[in-house]
Amino acid sequence: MAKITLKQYLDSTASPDDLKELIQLIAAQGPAIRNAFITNQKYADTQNIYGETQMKLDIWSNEHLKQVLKKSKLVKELASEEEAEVLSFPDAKSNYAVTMDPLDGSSLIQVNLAVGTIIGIYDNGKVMQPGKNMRAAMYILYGPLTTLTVTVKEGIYMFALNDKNEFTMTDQNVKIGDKKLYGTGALQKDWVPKHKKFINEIVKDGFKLRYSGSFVADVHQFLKYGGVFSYPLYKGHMGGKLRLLFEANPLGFIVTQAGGKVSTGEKNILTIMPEKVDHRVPIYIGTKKYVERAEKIIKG
Ligand code: AHM
Ligand code: MG
Repeated sequence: MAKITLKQYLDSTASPDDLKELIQLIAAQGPAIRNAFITNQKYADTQNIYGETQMKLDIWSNEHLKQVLKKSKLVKELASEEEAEVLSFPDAKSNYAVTMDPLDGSSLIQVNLAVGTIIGIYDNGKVMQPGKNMRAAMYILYGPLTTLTVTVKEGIYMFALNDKNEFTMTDQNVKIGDKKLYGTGALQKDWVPKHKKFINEIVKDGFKLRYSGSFVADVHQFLKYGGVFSYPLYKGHMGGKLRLLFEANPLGFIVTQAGGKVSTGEKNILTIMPEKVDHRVPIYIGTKKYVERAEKIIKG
């Protein structure tokens, strides 16, 4: 039987046509970004596709997605991890607002590990709002396969790019697993005592370490297998490292849709009103019972 394409899946949901269009447009940039991995590398024997001096891939992906979204007329506001200010496109015909991390985990590009594009979509034209108001969220993961995970608030669906550059469904209605895996960021010498206590506890309980340095890749693993990813607040960075708008909210929304949880250790991240574009948060994300275990220690 023919595989279900992203378009066929979206057509089976209650999503408005312009939302389906927006998701497919962003998905269609997956192959373009994937190709840029070759053309933008130092060893490439050509100039990049714009014929310009080769740009860092995260900057290139930002420029590329920015132009595509602006031209689409589907997006009123765009916030990007690579931009200091929120961008407005007043002549847009639809009222979507998009947050993007064009290439999360970009420090891993040079060592050929998985990185990804993270997207949050709101349908009321504003990016500065709590993550729970999201209308849809998605990420594209560039690993041995290029995969797409999406929610339109009707569960979590995963797709993989085939040899015809189409995304076809690999996983439907994904529910987060409960394997005892963990990954945690920041230097151990800088951890606050409560975070140290949490990690010591789960290690004693038999949790296995899995940490790559790419948030989107690590969360993808825990979403499928189960586990808990954390990037705590730490000495010198008492607000944490990861960004609310671009990293924590979209992946938090997806993990929550899959039955998992996302927390600062004290409260649900999706309820936080962003104070600035670059708002950062400590994060515990993954299997619900493991995130609650962290909360018990952090709050206690
Ligand atoms: P970046 O946007 O500067 O790449 O930072 C985000 C990344 C996440 O993808 C990852 O989880 C984390 O930073 C890794 O940080 P560290 O290098 O401190 O382990
Ligand atoms: Mg990032």
